[in-house]
Amino acid sequence: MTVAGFLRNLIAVLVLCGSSASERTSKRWQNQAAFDNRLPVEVNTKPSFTAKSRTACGVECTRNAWCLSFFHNSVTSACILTEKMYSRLTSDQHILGYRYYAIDRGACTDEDGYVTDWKTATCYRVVQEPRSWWEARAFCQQDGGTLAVLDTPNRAQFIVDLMSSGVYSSATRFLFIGASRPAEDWDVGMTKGQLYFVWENGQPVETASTFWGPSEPNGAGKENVLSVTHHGGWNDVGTQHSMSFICQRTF
Ligand SMILES: [Ca+2]
Repeated sequence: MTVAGFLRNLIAVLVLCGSSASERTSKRWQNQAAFDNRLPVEVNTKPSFTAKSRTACGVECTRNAWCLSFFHNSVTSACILTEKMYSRLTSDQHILGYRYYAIDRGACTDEDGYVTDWKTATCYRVVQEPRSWWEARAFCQQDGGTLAVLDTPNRAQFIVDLMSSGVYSSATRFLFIGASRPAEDWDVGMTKGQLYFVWENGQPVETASTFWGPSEPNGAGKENVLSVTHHGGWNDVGTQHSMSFICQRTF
C-alpha cells in the first residue's frame, strides 16, 4: 500500500469512528435544559471525575449499566454519573457550567401509559381492559410490541415489583402475559410433568423458574396460556377467560 493509500484508509477509519460515536451519543442522551447551571444537592455529594467533554462523560455513563444520567461541567470538566433520572428542580444549587443529560427514553413515553425498565431496556403497559388472550395479543401487536415476555429473571422481577407497587391494585386478579403452549399440544390432554410453555419470542418458559406461583403450573391440558397474579407470580390459565394484560415494547 502506498503512503497516500494508507493515509486515505486511516482517514476513512477515523471518519467512521467519529460518526458512529456521535450518532451513539446523540441518540442516547438528551439534554435537560431546565438544569442548566444547576446541580441537585444530593448529586453534589457523589464522586466526580474529570472528563474533557460531555461526550467523554457520556461514554463513561454508557459503560456503566446502572448509569441513567450524568452532569458535566464545561468550565471545570467535572463529570458526575447518577443512577437516577432527575425531573424536578428541588434542593438544587447554582453552579456555573453544569449541563444535565438523561438517557433517551427511546420508543416509550409516559404518555402512552408505559413504564420503563431501564435495566432491560423494555417498557411495559398494564392494560386494564379485560380481553381474551388472543385479543390481548393482537392489541399489543397493534401497539407496536407484544404481550410481556418475561424470559429473564430481571424482566420477571420487574413485573413482580411493578405489580407489588400498588399502582395497579384495581387491576383484575390475573393479567395475561406473552406465553402459551405450542398449539399442536393443546388438545393432547397432557399430564403434569409434560407441561411446557413458549414465550412470544420463541424461547421456552423455564419449568423450574422460581417465578411460578405456588403449585403452578397446574392446568395440564386445559390451561394453555400464561398470566401473572397481582403479586407478579406466573399462573397458567384457560383461554375461555377475559382479563387485563401487560404489553411490552423494547427499545
Ligand atoms: Ca393454573
